Amino acid sequence: MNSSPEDRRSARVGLAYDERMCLHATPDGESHPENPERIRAIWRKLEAEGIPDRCILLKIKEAEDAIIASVHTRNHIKLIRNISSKKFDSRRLMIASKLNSIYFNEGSSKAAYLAAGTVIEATENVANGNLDSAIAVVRPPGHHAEANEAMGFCLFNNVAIAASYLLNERAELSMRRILIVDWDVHHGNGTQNMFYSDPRVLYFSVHRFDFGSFYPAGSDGSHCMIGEDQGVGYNINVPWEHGQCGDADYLAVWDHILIPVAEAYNPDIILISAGFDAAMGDPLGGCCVTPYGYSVMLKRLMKFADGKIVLALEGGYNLNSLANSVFACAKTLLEGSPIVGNFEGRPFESTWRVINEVRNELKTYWPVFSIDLPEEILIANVERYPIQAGINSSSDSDVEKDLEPSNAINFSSNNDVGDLILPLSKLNVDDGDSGELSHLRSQQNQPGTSEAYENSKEVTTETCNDLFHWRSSLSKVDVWYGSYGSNMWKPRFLCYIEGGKVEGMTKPCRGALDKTPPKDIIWKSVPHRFFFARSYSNTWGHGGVAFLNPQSNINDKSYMCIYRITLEQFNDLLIQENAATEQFESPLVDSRDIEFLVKNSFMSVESIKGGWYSNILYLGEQDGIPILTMTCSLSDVEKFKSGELPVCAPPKAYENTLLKGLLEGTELSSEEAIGYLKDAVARNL
Ligand code: Q9C
Ligand code: ZN
Repeated sequence: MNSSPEDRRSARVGLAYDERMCLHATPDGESHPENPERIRAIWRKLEAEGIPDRCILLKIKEAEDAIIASVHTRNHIKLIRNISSKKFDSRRLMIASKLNSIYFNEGSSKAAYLAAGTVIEATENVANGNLDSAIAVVRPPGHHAEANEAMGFCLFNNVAIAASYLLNERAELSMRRILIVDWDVHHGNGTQNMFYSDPRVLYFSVHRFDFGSFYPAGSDGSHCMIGEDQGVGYNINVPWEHGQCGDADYLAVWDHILIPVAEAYNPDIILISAGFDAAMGDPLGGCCVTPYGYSVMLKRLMKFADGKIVLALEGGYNLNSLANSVFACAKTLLEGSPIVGNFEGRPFESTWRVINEVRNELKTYWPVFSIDLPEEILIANVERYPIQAGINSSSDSDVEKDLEPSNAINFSSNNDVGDLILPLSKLNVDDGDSGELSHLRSQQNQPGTSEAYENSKEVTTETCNDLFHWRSSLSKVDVWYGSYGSNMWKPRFLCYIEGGKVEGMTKPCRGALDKTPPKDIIWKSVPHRFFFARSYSNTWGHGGVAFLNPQSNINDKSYMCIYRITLEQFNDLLIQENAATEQFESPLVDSRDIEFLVKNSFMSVESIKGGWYSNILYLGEQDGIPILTMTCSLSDVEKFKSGELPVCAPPKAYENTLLKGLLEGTELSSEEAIGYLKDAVARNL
């Protein structure tokens, strides 16, 4: 296995970069984390370190439509091809506004085709043996892109296209089993979906999940998503419960999930969706993987597939961390051993929980997972607690913030862990690389400053509870959610619980984490003015959407369908209603807020202030349970009155949905229901 220094130097590593991928940028020059400086910073660093001279520079070419079409729809390809020839930025702006976290400019098409083409080129040359391995420094990234939708800064799914190209167009290269390792901090929803029933591609992703609230949010990134049909068992998600995961957490997952599976799967080639947004200092990821960590993760994969590995850049938004991490990976591929460094700390308690859950879920498909992890490991490694991040300092923001280095919370209260760690090393099947982990183990034996530990433990154990258990506590509290808009129609309301969409909606909903249907449904009327305002919504297109004046008036009467759901579900509803994709680490409305609401009748939810429905309204109670709804702020009402914000009639699809709701629910005749809606449009506020 060990190669001489001469051999190492001769590793043929492909490297691809092209300035034209910088053409994709925000149209207005507004700052954005996914910007051209990312790949420029990487290239500058690699050049400064003399890496390009040691690599084989690859031809950069645009992907062909016929190849892209193996994973994307015709319509999507057409959209990306034509997006940059649109005459006006306003056209592009309009299209992008309907997508989730996407911008377009006149350079987007070019960059997207080059990124996909470059990953194909790199992959092909590794597969055919021209290269040992390769790094594609590309943008825009790819792993969020779905067959028919750009999202999450991604236009074409570069890695999926390359994988599909090998399988379907280059069968003679005999790449029959492709392992995709997605270590970007976000879940690669697009890639997962494209190969969900395909056993020829084993998709492995480790990502922040935060119980379904971290981008791209929802249940796709859950460990329960294990593939379907022929592909069952060939989709592996390792969902972190929170941020701040670092080298020790990732390496534990490598040890106990990825490496054993890779041994069993025996891939012919490995494609890495190499985002570096789990790196320490990344403004979106909030994790703390070091360049050394990436280097070891990579090295440990190099013993598979004859070393055939392609790294394709995905995310990574701190320019320094990004450049240093890519450099570490390049050095590792070139030299065949990890860069110099060592580990700090050990895995979180939650990491062991997640590892166990994943292994348990998949053990019928991967027999190596049937071996229980020794109890001792679990006990010995329960030490670290994540630092609480308030909702406004949540990591997936575009604002850079200083992250506490991981060692700030690496304490060892138990100086005897050395004995208990032993079984972990026994479990580590990979003898060749065990030296790397021995750093980790020796670190664990160092006592931390006990004073710092005591202080911090006090804070953290307490905050841990509201951080991670709010869902379970709010799942025990019932509220009535009062709907006066399209949610009066039950099938539409259920989209917010179960996910999906109904007729007339442009986009599916994510759904709540708890998909239990409402326990009861009742109709009521309330003394509040119901009106239509705003001129466009993501869900319904052009036209007004319904609001309720938060101020009551006995002369007003609005119909309302109230659903008995849990406070947890209400929080998920609120997030979706405000089109917020950000994770929320604490609930937006909790039991204490309800006390406040009962006293004050409405309450603005600070963290979604920008949302149209960020004002929670208390409308009395039913069977001793509070009735809550959401509407606009009082200040918006003033703006609707003054004309600063538009008041306007609903779009047809939306009006029809309201009508269906009213007819199914109340004693209104269809004339009365139509009259009721017409009235709401005609009356001034
Ligand atoms: N306020 C990649 O790393 N965040 N994509 C949206 C909404 C989108 C990340 C937050 C993050 C996309 C490739
Ligand atoms: Zn990412």
